[in-house]
Amino acid sequence: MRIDIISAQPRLMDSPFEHSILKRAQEKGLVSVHLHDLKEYGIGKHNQIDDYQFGGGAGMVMMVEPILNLIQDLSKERNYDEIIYMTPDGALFDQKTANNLSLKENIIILCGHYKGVDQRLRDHVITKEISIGSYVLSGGELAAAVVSDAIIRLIPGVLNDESSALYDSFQDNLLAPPVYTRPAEINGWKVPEILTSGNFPKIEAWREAKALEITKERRPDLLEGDSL
Ligand code: 6GU
Repeated sequence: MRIDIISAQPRLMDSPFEHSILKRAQEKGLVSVHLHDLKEYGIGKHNQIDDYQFGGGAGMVMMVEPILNLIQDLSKERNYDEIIYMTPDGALFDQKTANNLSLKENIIILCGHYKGVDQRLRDHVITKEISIGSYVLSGGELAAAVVSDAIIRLIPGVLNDESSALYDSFQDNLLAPPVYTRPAEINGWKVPEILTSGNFPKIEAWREAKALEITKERRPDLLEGDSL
């Protein structure tokens, strides 16, 4: 899989891709992430990428031309399955969307800034608009890193224990059950006895019951939602 991320502040995303699982996924050749500096496609001697909005009002709008030229250059090299725009007024990102996107070959992620991009890009170029939650960030960069992480870890071979992504919170509309490791007792705090019993069918049943209990308590909305 290939992810091209377009941003006016691409260095904001250096670190998330340079460590741990996302770094290893790239080293293994399972994904390549390319950060593009929109200012390199800016217009005129000041490399302008934004301008005042028609009709007046505070805040700059990202111009069509730099973004369109960059996307057209990328599209000469390969076909893109999705051109995603990160914006607080997009559709709420969830595990189902992450699962779908992890199956794509090439995607572009465009990070919004200021007042966002000229609506004509959204009407004619963007294929999907994503928000990561009901709050406003300074720009789409951190959100793009979040979405990329959620996608990349689902690509087969990225996680060491390949089955483990299947047991994540949300994969079956349930939150994950609690987990414990050694020692079996510390400060008088004991691990639930069932987990050290060796009775695996009973352990599985306990985990399912706990997952359901926790989901009912914290996220009852998940139990009513569409399944993945
Ligand atoms: Cl994708 N961008 C910005 N700027 N704020 C957000 C967001 C995205 N998702 C939630 N808040």
